Amino acid sequence: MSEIVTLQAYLDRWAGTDAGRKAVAGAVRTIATTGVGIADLVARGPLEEGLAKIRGTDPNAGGDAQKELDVIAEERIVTALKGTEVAFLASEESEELIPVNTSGRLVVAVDPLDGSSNIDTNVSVGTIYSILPYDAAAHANPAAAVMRTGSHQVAAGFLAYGPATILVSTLGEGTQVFVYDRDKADFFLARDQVEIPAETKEYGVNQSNVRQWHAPMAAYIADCLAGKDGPRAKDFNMRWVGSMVADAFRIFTRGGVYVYPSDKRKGYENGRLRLIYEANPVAFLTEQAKGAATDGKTRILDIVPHHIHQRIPLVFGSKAEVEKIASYY
Ligand code: AHM
Ligand code: MG
Repeated sequence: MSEIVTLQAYLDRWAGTDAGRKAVAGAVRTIATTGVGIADLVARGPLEEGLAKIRGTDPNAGGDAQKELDVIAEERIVTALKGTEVAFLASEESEELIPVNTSGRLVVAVDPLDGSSNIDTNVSVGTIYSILPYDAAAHANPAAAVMRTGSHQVAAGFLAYGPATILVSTLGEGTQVFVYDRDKADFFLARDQVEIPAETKEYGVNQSNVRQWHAPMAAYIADCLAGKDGPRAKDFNMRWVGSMVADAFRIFTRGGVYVYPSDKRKGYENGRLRLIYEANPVAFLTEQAKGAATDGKTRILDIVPHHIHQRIPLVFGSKAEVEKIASYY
């Protein structure tokens, strides 16, 4: 039987005596533990009144309606991270960086609750995080630490609150899956070194937007839909949960591609997902699992951000299929 490894043991082994790594391990452990509390709340579903209620009239920093659970999740993460070496937090729910522990050596970017439109439908939602180094002496300001290409991430991951509460994590040495065991009240390593199959016959896209797409995306999906007799010479299946964490976990499990392109709608000129706290962490996890992630043609981890909340078209998953999509652009 393979060795039973808790998240803590895995992180401790990775960190060793290195102070920088210990700080990262502490942040990951804290986000994971906070996620368990969020999962408990999500599991209460309609018993926990008002989690999906829209808060106020102002959209969040990313331009979306803010739900109660979005805000609760953010508050819990900020509070929990105070005990870590995280100096500042960039969050989908807050316009400006949030000071956490300003003497810290890390900055974290989060989508506290991905899949907000699924909160009241008993469908998986999750939390996405990206961890970057922060050096008060070297960075002109805390935002400068966040406004760097995703290739600077030291760790990234997401939690998905579904039938199982899972953590998909990378520390830059492959991608691991941990599962929370409710009886033992701990996360256990379920898959070390995840590998996304390079080839796939499954794509995920919000197909209701087909009339809004630009020519390359429309052509790619049309060729998939043409099936065996079309230019791709194979039948494709389609899956779309509408919570990126759930769609991503499926891809980490059996391959596939996730596509959220730019389209002609106002506000979707750069797609829907946010670069810093959605695309970058997922791209890091994907590459560490031997997949690929682009904005259609350019590698996500090479894109220099110009705004904390900027959107980016996102394609990730099975490498050969991501490359195929790039050939349409
Ligand atoms: P959110 O962070 O506000 O929930 O937005 C991101 C979500 C992704 O989880 C999901 O893949 C996508 O938006 C769904 O978009 P759409 O509702 O347009 O299909
Ligand atoms: Mg969100």
